[in-house]
Amino acid sequence: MHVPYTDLIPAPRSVAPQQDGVGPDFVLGPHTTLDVGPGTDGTARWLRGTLTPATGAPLPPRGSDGRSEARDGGGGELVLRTDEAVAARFGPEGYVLRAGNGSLRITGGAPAGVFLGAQTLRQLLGPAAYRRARTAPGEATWRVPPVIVEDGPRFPWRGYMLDVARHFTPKDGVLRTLDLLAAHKLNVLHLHLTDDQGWRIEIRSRPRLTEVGGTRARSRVGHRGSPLWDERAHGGWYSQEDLREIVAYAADRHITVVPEIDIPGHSQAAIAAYPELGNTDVVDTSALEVWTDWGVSPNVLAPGDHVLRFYEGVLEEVLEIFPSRFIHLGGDECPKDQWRASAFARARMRELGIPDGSPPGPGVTAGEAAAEALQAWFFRHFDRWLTERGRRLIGWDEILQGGLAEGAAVSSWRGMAGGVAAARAGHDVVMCPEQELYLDHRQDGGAGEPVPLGYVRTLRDVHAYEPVPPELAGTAHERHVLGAQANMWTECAENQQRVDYQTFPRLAAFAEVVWSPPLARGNFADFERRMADAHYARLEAMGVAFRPPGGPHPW
Ligand code: TNX
Repeated sequence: MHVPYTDLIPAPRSVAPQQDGVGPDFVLGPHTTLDVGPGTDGTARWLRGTLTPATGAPLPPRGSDGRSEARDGGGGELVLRTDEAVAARFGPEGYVLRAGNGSLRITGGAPAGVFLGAQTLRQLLGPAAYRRARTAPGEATWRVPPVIVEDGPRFPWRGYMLDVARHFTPKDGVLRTLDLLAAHKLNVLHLHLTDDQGWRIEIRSRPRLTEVGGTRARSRVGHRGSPLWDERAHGGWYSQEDLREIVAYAADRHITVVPEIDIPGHSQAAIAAYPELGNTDVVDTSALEVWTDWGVSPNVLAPGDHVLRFYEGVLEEVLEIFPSRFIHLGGDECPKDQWRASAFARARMRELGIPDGSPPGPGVTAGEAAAEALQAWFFRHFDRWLTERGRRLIGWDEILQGGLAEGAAVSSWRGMAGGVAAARAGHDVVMCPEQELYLDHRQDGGAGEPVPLGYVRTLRDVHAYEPVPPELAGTAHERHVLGAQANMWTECAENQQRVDYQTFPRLAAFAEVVWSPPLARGNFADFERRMADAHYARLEAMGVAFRPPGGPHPW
């Protein structure tokens, strides 16, 4: 007989059949009651909103129909609790799930742990529990054998980044993404909201950011030479109401949405909307349009006070929408040619006491060093500005150039070295090396991949990834590794189907990397077995267009 608790993904810390009193299975049925302990009403709402349509079990509150005791044949109890002792052992996101004697109890370290335990319950009920309506009429098909799961995450930052700037994901797609993250026990959605190719967040005080920056006239889809490379316009943005809904929907799933406003590079869409943001003494920014090519635009923000004030205004609105402690300000790939050519920028360097001829580092010319220091000036300013407001800055690892701002955390994407350096200097880091965790990169070396770009990162490679590099393992700095993040850039993924294809099944392997203890993660063969026995079927039930294990479709 199939034993569902051996198919959990991500693998829990421990899972075992109940030792004694191997009573009847827990059966979720029309008479199952829900006992909602303090702080667990969010999960109760989620269970009713999700499991009820799939299973038909209405989950009335305990006592509401006069039957509270466990009974055979679908009358058991589902009990939700929080408990300090669980928090002490497994953290606030930890939980203990205990099925036996016809009932099932989830005890979380905190409300988040109860919710994550409910994700495990859904896996235990079988793939059909992931559908949105009942496909098999009848009772008592939803069973969990007597089992104890004890579980908690390895890392507090278990992230997925979605680039909605290169190709826009409509709001419903973002909500669906949040459901998929929750199903994999991931807890951070990093939204890459702005780039050269588009500005996707409504800023009420600066309406042109979306009116102009939200649309590009042409859109190269796919990769150069692909049949999809074409000339259609592309656009879209989220209203502030949309984003508040996304944030609230995420919070219901104990997921934090980290917004990214990319500065000072990757900013051509903003400059096209407000030309005064650019280096107007070296380029006629009034002639710029939203960038229609891939790659990095040379048009970057001018290092001016007016630019700082502009972005403060933007960030004030961002902070009102996003309660996230971390606010991502980009900082990646900022070409500095315009600054070196700009009299205005050079004057700013002098004013700040950044000499044009400051001592260069290895392989860095004096002019480059000064330009890097200018970039650091942006980040020092916003580090202070965010700290004053109780928030923290996070940026890509280029923000290490010219000296890392005091309170800043780092997303280490150009390998792990930036993350190691930042952690050693006492800064928090999130590991997302492109060589390992970029989901836009192909997942097989064969010719059949729809977008044959980037490093080859197979499902096995992602599963084998280790977020704590040897340089930090066992040192006092290890604790600065908050976790890791899988990044989905969308230059070549123009719709949900393609995003799904690149993201899954690799995100399932990634979930195990950040959630499971390395030992429980086990070998890849066991992961593959769990995928084959249950997880592909769960993804299918959720309507995910994953890459099939046998190789890509011909489309
Ligand atoms: C590098 S990662 C970028 C992105 C691209 C990505 C493509 C990072 C901070 N910058 O702008 O989309 O490569 O893989």
